[in-house]
Amino acid sequence: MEGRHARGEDDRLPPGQYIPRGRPVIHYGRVPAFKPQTWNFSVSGATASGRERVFTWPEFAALERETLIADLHCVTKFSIMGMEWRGVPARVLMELVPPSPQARHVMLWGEYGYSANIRMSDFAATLFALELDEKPLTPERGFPVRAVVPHLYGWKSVKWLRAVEYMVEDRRGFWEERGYHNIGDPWREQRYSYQEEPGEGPP
Ligand SMILES: Nc1nc2c(c(=O)[nH]1)N[C@H]1C(S)=C(S)[C@@H](COP(=O)(O)O)O[C@H]1N2
Ligand SMILES: [Mo]
Repeated sequence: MEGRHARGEDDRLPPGQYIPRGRPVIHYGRVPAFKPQTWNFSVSGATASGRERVFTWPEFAALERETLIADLHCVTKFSIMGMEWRGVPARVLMELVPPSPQARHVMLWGEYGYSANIRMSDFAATLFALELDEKPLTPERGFPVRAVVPHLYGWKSVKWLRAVEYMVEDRRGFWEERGYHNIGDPWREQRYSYQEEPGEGPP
């Protein structure tokens, strides 16, 4: 059943989506434990320097944060409206670890090898969220860090994020390899890989 819609939310609902009661949590597999001593965050692949940069937990937690209000559209058709995230914008990471000019794509890596590929232009709009509603993320929302790619389907918003890999050539992530659309724009209902037009996916 659909929940109550706040003013303006209907215009923000992509085709085929509905607003559920509450704010569902959804993911594949179990919630990982956070071990601050060994946790790190790596930026690798096609960096401008050719080197990988690894942040410890204190280093990552000290980076500049911004607030982003975004709607989360799960491909299973529920949309959670107006989530207030706070975290490190991709711009800050890109200044600290610039990608090579040849890098056009990014793989977001979570714990256990969950991954999602996005274009560099999507990456530029991504937030590395550490907080939801002015509180640290809960474990099931992705504590300590998750990606929020506000304009693409929810599977691209990788929880328990551990690494960013800049890529010259595109590669498919976890769900993109399992029949989901390489780009995943909810406004175009890009749900499944069979809908991909030439040029929208890796060869
Ligand atoms: N690491 C990881 N991140 C993940 C997933 C997952 O299975 N593993 N599921 C994705 C999917 S399909 C969606 S819709 C959102 C759901 O975010 P939520 O649980 O905060 O609502 O997380 C995404 N991030
Ligand atoms: Mo999803």
